[in-house]
Amino acid sequence: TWDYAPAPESRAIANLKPSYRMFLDGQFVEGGGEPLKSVNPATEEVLAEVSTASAADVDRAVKAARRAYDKVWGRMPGAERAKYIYRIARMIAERARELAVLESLDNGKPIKESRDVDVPTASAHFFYHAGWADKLDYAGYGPGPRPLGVAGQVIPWNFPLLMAAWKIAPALACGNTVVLKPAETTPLTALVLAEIIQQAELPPGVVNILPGAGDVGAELVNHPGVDKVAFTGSTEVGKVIQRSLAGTGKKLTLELGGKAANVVFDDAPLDQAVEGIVNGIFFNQGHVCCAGSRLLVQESVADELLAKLRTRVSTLRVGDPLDKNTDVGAINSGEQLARIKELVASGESEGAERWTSPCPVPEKGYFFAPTVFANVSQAMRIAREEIFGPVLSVLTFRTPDEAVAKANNTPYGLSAGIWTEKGSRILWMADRMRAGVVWANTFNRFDPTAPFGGYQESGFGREGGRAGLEAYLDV
Ligand code: TXE
Repeated sequence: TWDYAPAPESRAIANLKPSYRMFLDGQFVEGGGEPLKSVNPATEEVLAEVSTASAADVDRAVKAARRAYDKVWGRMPGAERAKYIYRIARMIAERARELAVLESLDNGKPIKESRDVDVPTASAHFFYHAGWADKLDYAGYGPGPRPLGVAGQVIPWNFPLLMAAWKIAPALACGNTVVLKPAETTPLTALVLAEIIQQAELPPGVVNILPGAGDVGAELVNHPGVDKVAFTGSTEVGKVIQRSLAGTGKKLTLELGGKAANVVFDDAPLDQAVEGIVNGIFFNQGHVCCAGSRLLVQESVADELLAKLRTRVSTLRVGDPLDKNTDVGAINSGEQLARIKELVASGESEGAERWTSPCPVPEKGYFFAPTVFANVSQAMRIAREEIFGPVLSVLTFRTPDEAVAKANNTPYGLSAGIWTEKGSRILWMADRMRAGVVWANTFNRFDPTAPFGGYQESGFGREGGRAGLEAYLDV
């Protein structure tokens, strides 16, 4: 173990301020809620104090969004809206370095991921959706698809800026206005996005960003002035929201948890598969709803693959998120770390074989060494429950039918992976696996043109692509 301190210049690059205010009706204002402290999970130090919304603030924000919708945004020609959205896309790209460092400070993810994935993909989402704004009539919906009105959006802490982009960009492209609540542990980059939105001169009220905890989220989704709710987060809260919206007529999309199977056949290029398995579960510390958290490997190559995997995982560097050579950063919060430890303990007590990377791990901060469980059976909690951490559960299969049965033995259905040389087998498997996304010989590939979303308890609705527009339009 060792201790480290983040380079002092990182705070300057991130343009970190001691306090942040919420964004309501075009202005940064103090919220009526109890301020929250955003913590750097790698050092456990407070980064900034952030103002939070009261119920009255939520009401003001929804009313501001309604005014902006009725008077300006809902009536603006798509080509005009596109100009604003393109501007946001460019401004994110211009401030990429600042946003990447701030994201790594606030979330704990490695800088190479925030720099190469989160920030560029966030910008790409605005570029992509700007392109739709003036083409909705041509999207195959017939003439005159209409926006829904005010969208209430609640997002999690695993991709704070990117999730804000996934939510805001399609809503704006289709002519809706937005009230968004970022997660309580990661509000900072969403508030810089608010600054960008203000500087891009979007009319006041078109986008409002209100930090706060779950009570603010509940206040927002249940506000009678909200026409559409979009939620990404735990399956548990998704179900609460679905129940509370029943009978209200509000439109709802949910993007919830997952327990994806990453299926490796004996003809797969094993070294390539190892890279895909590592990316599948250790990317973003495993805080990924579509993480490949269950490895299903064909029995005849299981020992060989597991040996290769352990060798590769041993080389992953865990530690300072701001070090460009770090592969696995900090767990986002003490609560999440406790959740991971609890599930890992259950795996041990239920008899799975635990292997943990011998890599050094910092003493201070919320860190967890990459862990692989072998001899996992389907009944174990680590095979059924979302761990949302750098922990892989390995199961085996003999036949393709057994692989499909095991892959589908979950209440979730967000994503899956297949590794094989046989193209026909890819199609056969993809057809049978109940998952909204199936990757073949790759994993965790995201693109704004590809619709993303789940089946079953992973939720419903799609984000991205043409299908994603449907969540924000009445036809
Ligand atoms: O989620 P919550 P938590 C899973 C993952 C993780 C577990 C718990 O397994 O270990 O959920 O994480 C807001 N009405 N995922 O507790 O509580 C909350 O403030 C409205 C998977 O962080 O669902 C935050 O903004 N909103 C997931 C957001 O919901 C409410 C990503 C998510 O927090 C609310 C995150 C309420 N009643 C966790 N209660 C994924 N699909 O990627 C809370 N919130």
